[in-house]
Amino acid sequence: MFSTYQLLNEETVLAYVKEKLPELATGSHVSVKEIGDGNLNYVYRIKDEGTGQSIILKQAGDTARISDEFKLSPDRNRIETEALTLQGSFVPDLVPTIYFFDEVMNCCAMEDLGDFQIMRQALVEHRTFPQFADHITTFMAETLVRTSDVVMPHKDKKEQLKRFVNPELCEISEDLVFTEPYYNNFTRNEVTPGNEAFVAEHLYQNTELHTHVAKLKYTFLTKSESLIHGDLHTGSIFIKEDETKVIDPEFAFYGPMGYDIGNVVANLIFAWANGVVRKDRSFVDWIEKTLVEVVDQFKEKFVATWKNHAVEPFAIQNEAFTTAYLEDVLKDTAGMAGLEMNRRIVGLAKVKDITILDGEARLRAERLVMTLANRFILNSSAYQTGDSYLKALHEVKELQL
Ligand code: SR1
Ligand code: MG
Repeated sequence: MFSTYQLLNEETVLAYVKEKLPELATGSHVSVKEIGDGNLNYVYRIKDEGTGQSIILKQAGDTARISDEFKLSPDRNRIETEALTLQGSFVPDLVPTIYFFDEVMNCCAMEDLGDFQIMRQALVEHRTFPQFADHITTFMAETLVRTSDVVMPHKDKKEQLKRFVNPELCEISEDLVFTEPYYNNFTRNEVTPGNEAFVAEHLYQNTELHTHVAKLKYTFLTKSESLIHGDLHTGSIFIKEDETKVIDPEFAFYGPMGYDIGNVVANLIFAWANGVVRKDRSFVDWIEKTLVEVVDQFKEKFVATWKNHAVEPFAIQNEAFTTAYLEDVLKDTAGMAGLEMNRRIVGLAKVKDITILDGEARLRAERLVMTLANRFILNSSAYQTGDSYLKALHEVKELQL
């Protein structure tokens, strides 16, 4: 019945599971609920109400869920499955377990993380997670360094790179992150009324900024450094008190490490801006501490992972090369963080941390984010430590914007 591709729905999913995963649908009362809230795919929770056991089934359509305007290869589900499997071989505790993949139906079944919460929502509620920095820096150091030429035999890395060529999802980022926030060339941007002049001056007419953005875009296009997650925002992270799981690597491809790290930095800063304008001092303090830890712990773990696994002779023997390489990664990180920050303010894919705010609070949060973003983009080599980010946050918080 499911030998050719069709988009599933709540009615047909049960028949699909009975055919493909009969061991999961033996009970007399199996429920199906579509629970996806992302921009691209359909996500079903299939639960045996008798035993309480459940799985998640994720299917890719040939357009984006949020808009038919985005025509996308459903092959992204294979990329997601293979990326999660590979990441799971490095950090099994930090990703969901994959149970099954169907290349015809472009869907995969995975562990249900029902007792976790999407991190963005948790941050909007000003919840804090003391172990987050430790978990996410382990994820990034392990997955980024171990898929790079530092650790992989170069021919093996080239073979792996071929499996993760992801042109359509990359194009979404090339347009939404690297181009439209500065040119509005598809007229898809949505600028909050009240911030039009600020956006025109700081983003649309800022030719000095455009030069730096163009360089970062070409870094994204050409720097096939590591298998990156490609969309590592707080909506791609499931979290609870003492556990973190990174999900949704459908944008994965061989790109610059700094894109992933920059996304984590940027998304912490959205939560920070929310905390600042809502005047929640203890939440802001926690975000600032976490941001510092993310940068500094990443640096430590990057060096440790490099030392433990390097096979490239220069990486083993020349310590100055390790230092120079890490400096470049951190420079990319700051620039990419700035790009993610600007695009989530003016582009079509916004973030709840900001959209949930009203009136003057939202305008100010947006200006805080864009001001910091431009500093990171224009002066990216200055952000080599957690403290350098903290200093920028403290300075910008005091500005009359
Ligand atoms: C059309 S997709 C819009 C955004 O959602 C994804 O999560 C990516 O961040 C993408 O840019
Ligand atoms: Mg996603």
